[in-house]
Amino acid sequence: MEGVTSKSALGRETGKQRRILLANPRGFCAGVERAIDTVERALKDHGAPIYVRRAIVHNQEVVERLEKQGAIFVQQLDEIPRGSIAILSAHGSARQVLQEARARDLRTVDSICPLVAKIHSQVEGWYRAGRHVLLIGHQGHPEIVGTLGQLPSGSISVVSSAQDIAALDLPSNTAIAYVIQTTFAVRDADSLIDEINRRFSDVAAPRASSICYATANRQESAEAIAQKADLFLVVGDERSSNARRLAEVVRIAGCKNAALVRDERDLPWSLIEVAETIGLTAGASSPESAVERVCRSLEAHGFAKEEISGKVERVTFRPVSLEPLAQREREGSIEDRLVSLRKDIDKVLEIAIGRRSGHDKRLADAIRYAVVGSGKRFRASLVMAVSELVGGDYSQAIRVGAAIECIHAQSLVHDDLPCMDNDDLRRGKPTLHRKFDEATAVLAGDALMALGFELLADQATNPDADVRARLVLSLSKAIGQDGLAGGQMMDLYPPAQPTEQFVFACESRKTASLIRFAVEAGAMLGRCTPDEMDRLLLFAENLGLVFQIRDDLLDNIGDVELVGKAVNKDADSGRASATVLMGVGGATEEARKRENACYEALDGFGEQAIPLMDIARFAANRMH
Ligand code: GRG
Repeated sequence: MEGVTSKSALGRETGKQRRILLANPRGFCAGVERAIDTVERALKDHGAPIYVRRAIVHNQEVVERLEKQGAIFVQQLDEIPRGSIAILSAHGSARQVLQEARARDLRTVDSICPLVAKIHSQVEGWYRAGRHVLLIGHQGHPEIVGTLGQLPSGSISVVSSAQDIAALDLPSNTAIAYVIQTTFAVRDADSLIDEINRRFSDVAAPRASSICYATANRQESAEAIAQKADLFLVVGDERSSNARRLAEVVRIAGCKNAALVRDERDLPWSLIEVAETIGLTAGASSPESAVERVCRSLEAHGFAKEEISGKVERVTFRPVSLEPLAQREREGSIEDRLVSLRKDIDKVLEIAIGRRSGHDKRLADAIRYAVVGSGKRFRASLVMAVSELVGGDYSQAIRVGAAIECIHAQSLVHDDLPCMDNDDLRRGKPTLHRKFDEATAVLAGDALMALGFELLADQATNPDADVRARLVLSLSKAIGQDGLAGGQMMDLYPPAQPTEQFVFACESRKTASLIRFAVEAGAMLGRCTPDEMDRLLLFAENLGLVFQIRDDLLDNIGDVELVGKAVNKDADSGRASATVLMGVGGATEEARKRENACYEALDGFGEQAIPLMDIARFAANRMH
């Protein structure tokens, strides 16, 4: 309580009322309120813990209040357990962060301020229009990092001074566009824009300044008081760019003594002691409760509050939708969805196989043994997810899924035969030729293949004969010489020194072909543009390899109980697998790269592609 006596005495000595001039507007902006509300609603609706990447807004009091409610703040996404809810900060995040969140199976909600989101879309627009973007802002600030992360590196230059603009290694006729950090000082931005216009001949600018309304209003209202105040207090966090700007702005506007204070604990009593009039404002992320505590401390020492009227802010933003979180909870995990899908697929298969008696019973039983009631239904789930993405019909997609499962089961039955892999265990039970006999296994395989084509060609699968013909044609190609059969030949008869290129070509045919067909078939059931089809096929190609590389890895790291088939076979049998050639580390790395390529291929589809992303994540991390 140092200096208390003299502070109170000063008021008495001069005989004047010591005043606090409170700037208006001050404190929380609409973007900050929206971001805090996002975390609070997520906590209320989904329970703790809710993870937040970085400070949701730059204010420690806000962070601590949310922590008490169950929020956990982290610096990096890898600190968040898989499957958890992760909220991204109001400052906006680089695209890579969103991709990483998907890759980590995080249920992500982006609380980016809509005004920052607008800057993201503006820079993308300028970039597409062939312009080099100048971002007027403070290097290293999270908003700048997030904006830089919207475009390929080198497409944006950050400038914060006339020297930065002069030093740009760009010819003066370069097509330029500029945007401004939302929290930049208005006057500084104006002089930098003049500098840009002097330096470049072809400059495009956003129609309205991208400095946000709250920054501009808070700077204006503080400036208006600056000259009347002996001391200006700005309530704000050291990390808050807009709060720091406010302190700078009032100094420039004529109040030499300006201090940034978190709250009453930081009050500069030696300056307060000699002040008669104190200006007071708060940054856009500072809670009013901190301002009130500062006022109470000053009032206790003879100051009286005076609200200075200013612009009335009516900006509100629509709350961030938490619907994707609720949707994921309704749908359950991918494992749950695979279980429920299995029931529907089995119904179609049971009807298609039918009940047989007499001589025909053994074959029907063998077919049923191979295809009904087991298997992950990975390929069928792909058909379903793609079909849903393109607006296909569920009952048609189920039939296509069942058809693919027949073909897949056939390939497993034949693959397990003594003339091929000679396996005793499949899907956790004896292989078909062990349970029945080799001839029955060959014939059950043949019949399964026929059944697969029959299901596709049946009118119930799609009323359009052209679609059915394309399904049949595409499947024929996927499993023939250039597909499964050709890939299996490469696997059985590898060269003496197989290369990585050879292994991936083999795995692409042997495994990825059917996965690619599943994606293509799903897309055929609905509508998609040629570009969307290309992206889906790129996704499928990478997914097929992720799936097979994981299969190779499971041979090394898998547990026979979980995998349901023999493990540790590849190295002993001299098979040219990804793990044998690249080691567990190399194969894991390759699978990660391919997994990321899956997410990238789906980038343009938005949230509707989440089920497909789940499938890619499952393929990369599965233990069976
Ligand atoms: C179909 C014309 C035609 C020929 C078949 C035998 C053969 C030629 C090809 C073998 C293809 C094969 C078995 C590739 C391995 C694919 C793979 C990783 C299978 C494991 O698939 P999962 O894990 O199995 O989806 P589940 O049991 O879950 O369905």
